[in-house]
Amino acid sequence: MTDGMAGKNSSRCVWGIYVILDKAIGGGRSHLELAREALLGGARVIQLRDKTSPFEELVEVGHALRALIHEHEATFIVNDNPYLAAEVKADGVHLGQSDFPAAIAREIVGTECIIGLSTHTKIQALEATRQPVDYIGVGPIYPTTSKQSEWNPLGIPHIRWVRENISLPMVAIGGITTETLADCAAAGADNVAMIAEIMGAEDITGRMQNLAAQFKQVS
Ligand code: TZP
Ligand code: MG
Repeated sequence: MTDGMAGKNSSRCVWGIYVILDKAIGGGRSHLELAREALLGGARVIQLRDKTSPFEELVEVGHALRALIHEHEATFIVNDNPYLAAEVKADGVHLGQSDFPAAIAREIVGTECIIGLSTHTKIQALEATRQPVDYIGVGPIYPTTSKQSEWNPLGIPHIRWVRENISLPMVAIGGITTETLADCAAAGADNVAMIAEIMGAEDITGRMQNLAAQFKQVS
């Protein structure tokens, strides 16, 4: 059953810039404010990433985010927790290598929900293709301060390798900036995720517009 589910929702996983909400870097703005600014700048996908707020609070935020993101016809992804994704009827859940196994998450979120899985090595990327996963995260591409990671930066050649060997859509992540976005897209990244480069901007709407325009030029 898991093999049959691999990539079922992949056609819905090509967005360009992949926005990850992070209140800690967001200069005092709420998840909703951060998301609204990004959507006004053209964001097509937004991930709720919050490892500290209690579940009940995330349910409340998640419902409000879902409504806002869907008003803009964009995709809403929840990080880490398939139970939260199911509760707030998110469009997808993003799993790390040490979160719920994808097959278990699939049981929780159902067949129509997008499942993304972080990968940090070639073997992990290959193994993802045998799981009920719709896209893979690929990173860190560059050094990052937004997440403590045991993995060394993979660099642009790894994006090229994934492009050539894995058919699932990829989200490149880790230390990507306005300056390096084009290199990632040119190497074959379908999507480019950023935390600090977007959340750290005073004018998130303007930053998003600029990033989206640059991505479009390359892809
Ligand atoms: N997973 C791999 S690197 C990373 C995550 C969540 C952090 C990305 O943040 P930034 O600020 O874009 O480097
Ligand atoms: Mg996780």
